[in-house]
Amino acid sequence: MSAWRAVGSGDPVSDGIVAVGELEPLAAERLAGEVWDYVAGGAGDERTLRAAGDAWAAHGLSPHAMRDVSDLTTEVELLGRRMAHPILLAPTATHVRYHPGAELETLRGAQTAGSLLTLSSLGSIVPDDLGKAAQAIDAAWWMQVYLQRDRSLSYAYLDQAVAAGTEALVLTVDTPSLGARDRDRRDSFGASRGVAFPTLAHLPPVADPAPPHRRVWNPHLANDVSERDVTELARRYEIPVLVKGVLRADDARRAVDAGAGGVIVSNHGARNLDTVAPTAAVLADVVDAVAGEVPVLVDGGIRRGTDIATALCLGARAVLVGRPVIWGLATYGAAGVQHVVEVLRTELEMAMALLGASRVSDLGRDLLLTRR
Ligand code: FNR
Ligand code: LAC
Repeated sequence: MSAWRAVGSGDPVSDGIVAVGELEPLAAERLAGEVWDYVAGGAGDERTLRAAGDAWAAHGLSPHAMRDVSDLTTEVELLGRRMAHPILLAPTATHVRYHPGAELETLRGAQTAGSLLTLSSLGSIVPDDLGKAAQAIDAAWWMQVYLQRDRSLSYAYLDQAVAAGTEALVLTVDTPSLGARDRDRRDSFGASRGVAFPTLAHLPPVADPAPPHRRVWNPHLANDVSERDVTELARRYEIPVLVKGVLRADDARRAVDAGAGGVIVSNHGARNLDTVAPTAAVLADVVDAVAGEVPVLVDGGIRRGTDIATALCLGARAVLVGRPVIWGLATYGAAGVQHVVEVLRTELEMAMALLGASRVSDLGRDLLLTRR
């Protein structure tokens, strides 16, 4: 831990980091090549990855002038919790690769910025340890779920997460297989390089008779997840189950009808199915299908306050941020994570003021050129 040093002065504010994108090249420089490839990469030819950011801008903002915005707040209510702003941390695997303090470091940054960490079930620490740390600093967190083919193995760590205080479960349903990640395959990145997943440490090894270049299934991911799992998790744990990885109206309905407490529109950071639509293009369809029954959240290419404003205009209740959080963690630790959220929050406040919106509830489709 003591060997780790932040970049620059150690303080992203005094180092003049004004936009989250400025952290990307700094993180690229300091992470090992194969780790950077894993973080930055997408599936296939990375066409969806490249499209993500522009898809938010494609909606085009149409602001109201002459609106009194002197009393502006980004406050939102999310599953019974009041939050100062709607910016959450998306689950991302193995934070120890980015900082020796791992998810405990990320948690501190998230808490200071009034955000919420989603712990990946492929995280570097077990839910019990995260829960203890969260309790000590009064931080809220959610537990992401990759189910195992033998569900009883998953319930073992979910029991622990729920006992440790997670306020919700985030069931990822878009990953029966990982995508064709050329970078990782070239780097032979993965379990073969000794990546450990403490949450899943008790799992028996799954034999895969296929030679490595012909492997499709990942031993840590079930390939039979369905809405029955949504119902079962909601019944078993009695906390909201958000279904992450929905891109279609009909799937959103299936999730809600099965008992989902929320829907997360996500294409997994363009890491799974290349050429799939950017989330900015499908969010409105999902929002309409869910019809306000549960909150709809979204992630993918959120890099600016205007991206968040656009997502909220389309009907999202909150957004999740993936890669930028890792950039912040890898460069400045907790201070970097905090800075990423604070920069985005500040930009959201500016965007709302400039759109003539004093409240998140004032953000609607009439403020978008595409959806009037
Ligand atoms: C992810 N993502 C992810 N999702 C999930 O449900 N469980 C996980 O363990 C991971 N792991 C993971 C690792 C890394 C390095 C990345 C970049 C992403 C997907 C993540 O939750 C989110 O959907 C996207 O990252 C959002 O897109 P942006 O913000 O990275 O563009
Ligand atoms: C990823 C998996 C772990 O996207 O969710 O790398």
